[in-house]
Amino acid sequence: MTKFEKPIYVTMPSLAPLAEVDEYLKQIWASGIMTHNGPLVQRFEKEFSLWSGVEKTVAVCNGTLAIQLALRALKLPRGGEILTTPFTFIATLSSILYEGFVPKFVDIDPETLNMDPSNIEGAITEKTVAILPVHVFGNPCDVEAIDAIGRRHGLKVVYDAAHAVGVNVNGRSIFMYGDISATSFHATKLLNTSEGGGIIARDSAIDERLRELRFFGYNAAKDVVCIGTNAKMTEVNASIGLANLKYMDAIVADRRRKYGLYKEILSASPRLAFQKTAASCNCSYFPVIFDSEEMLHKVDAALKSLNVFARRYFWPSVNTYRAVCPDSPKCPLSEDIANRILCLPLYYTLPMETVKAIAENVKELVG
Ligand code: T4K
Repeated sequence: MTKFEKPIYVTMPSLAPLAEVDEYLKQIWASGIMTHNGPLVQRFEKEFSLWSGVEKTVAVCNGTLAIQLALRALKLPRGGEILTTPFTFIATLSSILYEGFVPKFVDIDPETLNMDPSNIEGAITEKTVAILPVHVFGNPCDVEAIDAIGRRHGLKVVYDAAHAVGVNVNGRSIFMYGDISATSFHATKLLNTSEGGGIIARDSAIDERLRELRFFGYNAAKDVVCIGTNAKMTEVNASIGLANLKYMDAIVADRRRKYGLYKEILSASPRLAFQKTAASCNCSYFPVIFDSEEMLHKVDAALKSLNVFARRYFWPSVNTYRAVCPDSPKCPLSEDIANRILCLPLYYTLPMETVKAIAENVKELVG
């Protein structure tokens, strides 16, 4: 078993060389413009859109507000039900609740780990106003099926695409599905601006409303046209994003190689299962599913003693958070997977030989 000298965490931010960020920072220092939709935010929006293959992106201060603003921009009736997945980060659920909607959980496909489209229609009631699925770990949902259900029932579809930067489906950006996609540029994400988020709307009127919502409700003429908030991205965050964006193709390719190596070493272990991913998954995380929670605890504890800090994303299943959804029924598939899943370290600066050694440790531990 390999013990590592320094701790290895589940992730580390991908960071462009400091000198490249500095070039952008110098522009801020020269102009004094630090925020309020400055030139670097506008440039980041353009370059991110170009790289992603979408027309426009609204840059915001984090992925959570990206979801909240998306829900607001659609002018959905408050108190309405939003169908969502229980297998996600708490931000998906809290955004729904914070905006005054009632979450209703649709259990997952235990193989793809995404909301199971075949469970959606049975959950729709006269109170349903939207569907909010998550592309879990960058693995695209069955967007064709979900969008078709949305159209059939007159429901808005908002994708929580926090993990889905760089994913294409049927030759186009994943962000082109649904009414709106909300992504995250948090430090732990494939593309990071330190903190940050992006919103991509299919309809240009919604894009306009999102820009008003993030800036206190002001329109371009500086008239207050709605109840907005402050969700602006700063010029410093945009600088980091612009510098990092240049490395995105290399980062995604690197993730795929490391994901492939983990899979190659671990796939023969009968006590492990893996997320069933589409070819277009961005491989941003490497989750392993153990055959029991006991085995997960055993491996997690042993890895910690070897200085490897894996993470239980997403545990527990969010429907079990009693403080925020006290009356939610059980979601057996999500709860079961959440109890048995562990994400192994995966990031750009993690050497291939370390990936190999961690995988071999895990293989030996599961037996
Ligand atoms: N929807 C979904 C499906 C999401 O997963 C998320 C966020 C959102 C919406 C909301 O997006 P944001 O509002 O966050 O933009 C992370 C992130 O805070 C969060 O962005 C992410 N998902 C969630 C799954 O995980 P933790 O609990 O992993 O953070 P932490 O501090 O334990 O970091 C993990 C490891 O990363 C550390 O061991 C070391 C490393 N790290 C972390 C940070 C923050 C660094 O090296 N540098 C850093 O600055 O939360």
